[in-house]
Amino acid sequence: MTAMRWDGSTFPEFKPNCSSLLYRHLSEPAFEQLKDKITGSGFTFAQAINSGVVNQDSSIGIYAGDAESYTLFSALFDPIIADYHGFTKTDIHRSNLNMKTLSAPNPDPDGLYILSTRIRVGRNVAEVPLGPALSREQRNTIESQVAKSLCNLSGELAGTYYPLLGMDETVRDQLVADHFLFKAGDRFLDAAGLNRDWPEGRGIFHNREKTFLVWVNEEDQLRIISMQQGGDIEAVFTRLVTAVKEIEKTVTFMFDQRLGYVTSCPTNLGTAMRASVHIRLPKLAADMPAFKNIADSHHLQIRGIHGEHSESESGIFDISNKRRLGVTEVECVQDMYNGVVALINKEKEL
Ligand code: ADP
Ligand code: DAR
Repeated sequence: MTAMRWDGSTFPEFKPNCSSLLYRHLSEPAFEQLKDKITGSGFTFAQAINSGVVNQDSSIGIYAGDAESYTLFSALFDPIIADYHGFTKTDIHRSNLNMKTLSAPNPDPDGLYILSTRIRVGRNVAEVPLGPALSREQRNTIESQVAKSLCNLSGELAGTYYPLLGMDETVRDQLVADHFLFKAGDRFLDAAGLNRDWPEGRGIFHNREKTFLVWVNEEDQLRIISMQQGGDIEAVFTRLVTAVKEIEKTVTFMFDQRLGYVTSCPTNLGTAMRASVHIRLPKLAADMPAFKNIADSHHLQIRGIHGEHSESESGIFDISNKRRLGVTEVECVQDMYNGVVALINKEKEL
């Protein structure tokens, strides 16, 4: 789909087939109320919605440039947050990282369905803007401070930071192909200002086994990832919780009492957690209405094997929790686990 041009001064034109939450919730009065507002870091309303205007196939279409965006542009963010998370203005974020309250024994001990498990959280550094409004200097300072903190980790979390700048293309391509590294050139992030100065200030940290990884300065300033082959969801969650608590000793994260961990995309607010499995479900793949019915009833998102905007391959899907705000971290993982058990049972039935 070709990107549209828009100068931000007039109510945006939306194509008839546009179904983004931006399209659904941006009224003319809200646009008139917000169009000239600018946050303290200089982030404008036009910048916030540009991605959803120029990419009419967006599912959401709006990004925050700083914590203030969520209050200054709340006339639009609040209905979008309510629509996506079912989270109202009076709700507040709840956290629960206590492993003991998760009941998720491996749902596929024989390895017939689940290829791999990955649980990640997004985090941003307190006291600086979010990615869409960061300056080049701020982004580079975040990279060096975060890389320094990560390189001080020990034990299973010990590893190496690899800047994208100067990384051999074949090494980068392989990391992306193996699902370890983010893709480059995402047009949604591009239109949100998240790819400025690329690849400077971006990189990936990982341990030798690539079971603990951190993306630096992609969509969020940190994506803290725990992943491994198979369906031992409890082991993946335990490693992630340990890592987050260790990093938090040296990096102060941007946090809001109501919205939880603050992220550039509103779909990641709250826990900022996606818990996913790559799972082979060939029979359900042939019965997508049944597949979608189970996914919807368990608040699951069905994606392709290369994450967002990708296709499934040979009956393998990326299945993850949809809700991230108004639920705790344990509930995110429990959502995914309960849904995966239901999907495996249905696959066996078919
Ligand atoms: P996020 O999922 O963190 O929001 P993206 O969708 O941009 O970020 O990319 C996720 C990356 O992680 C993709 O490369 C995807 O293939 C990979 N991935 C997601 N879930 C799993 C999983 N369970 N096992 C292996 N790789 C995974
Ligand atoms: N691609 C953008 C954002 C959707 C949510 N995914 C994120 N944040 N990676 C869209 O509006 O479709």
